Amino acid sequence: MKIGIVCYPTFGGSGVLATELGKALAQKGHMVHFITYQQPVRLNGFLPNIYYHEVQVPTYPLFDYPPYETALSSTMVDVIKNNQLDLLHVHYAIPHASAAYMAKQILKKEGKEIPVITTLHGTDITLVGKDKTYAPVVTFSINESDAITAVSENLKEETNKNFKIEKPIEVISNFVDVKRFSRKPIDAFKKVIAPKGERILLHASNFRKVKRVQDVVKIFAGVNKQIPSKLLFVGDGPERSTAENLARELEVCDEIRFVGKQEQMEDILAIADLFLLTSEYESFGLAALEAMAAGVPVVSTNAGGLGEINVQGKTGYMSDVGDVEDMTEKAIEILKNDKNLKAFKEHAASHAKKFDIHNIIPLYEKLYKKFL
Ligand code: GMT
Repeated sequence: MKIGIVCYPTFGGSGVLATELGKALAQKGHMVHFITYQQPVRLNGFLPNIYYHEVQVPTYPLFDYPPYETALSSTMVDVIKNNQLDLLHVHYAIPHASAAYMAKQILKKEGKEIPVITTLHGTDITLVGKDKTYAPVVTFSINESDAITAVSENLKEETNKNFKIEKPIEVISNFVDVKRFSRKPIDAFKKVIAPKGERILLHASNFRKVKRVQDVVKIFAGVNKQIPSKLLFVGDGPERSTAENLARELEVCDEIRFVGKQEQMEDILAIADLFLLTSEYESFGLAALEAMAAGVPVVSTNAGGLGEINVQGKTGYMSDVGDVEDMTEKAIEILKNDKNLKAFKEHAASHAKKFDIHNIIPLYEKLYKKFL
């Protein structure tokens, strides 16, 4: 098949998922055309069967806001026509679903039918999409898609609760390449982070408000009082300085490292003992699944779809949003001795296999085939 994939090229979960999907489809022999405004971060190196089309957004003094959506639709039309694409798969509704609708209409006038599949990822529905500034366009363009998928049961429910959706939403869960994340720790790297063999805790996100990174710092401060430990913060975003200031206040700054945005997550996860995800909402929590695939247990909130991946008392623990005390206790419970930690690590790694890429890609292929 010749498939167009539209996504955000950044470190966000939706872009990561879309890129990994495209790479896996290409490996299976499909021709995959990425249409984005930048090279997706996970699209590194040359891969046969993968094409990349950059959306150019010309500016003009009149534009306070350059019309990205218009440029995106036009690029979609161009790529679909010139590469005879069979379908367009857009990830994250805003503005990809409405841009795809426009492209579809333009092509229809020219006698070409292009099926559009929209995959909903989370904040396109729960945080941004339901805002009344966007809601009418989001509702319309989701309904105009030929197929709608959501990355978790929870997101499907949230979508049906917040929007009047006229079509069935298929849940195709997020996935992880288990093999890629089954890495041996690099001893030298581990020594740099935890020279005295301290436990290593990890948080990775875009540091937006919804992630509640201040809770991560509080949990770590509690754990560190009882268990010698270090905290790695991966990623960057608006709440980073809040986290840093709190770390200073709680006098744990020397035990924390902010390593910024990182591409080699598998090497970082390989040295970690515990992943913390304190979000107010996660439609799925791809970062937590990647941690589990690397054999890292997860202490998280029970928000959104996290309960669909984290198994209470097995792969980690879940607590109510903001219940820092409980999450601290649970983290200590996991880390308190090697035997316990080993059991949680094994459960995490084995549960992640359920979401292995090889189990999920055929579901997307089956969906695509319906439209050919
Ligand atoms: O978490 C973010 O803010 C990034 C966002 C995105 O779209 O890039 O992530 C969402 O999609 C991921 C991939 O499907 C999910 O794993 C995340 O849970 C979801 N984030 C939220 O729902 C907050």
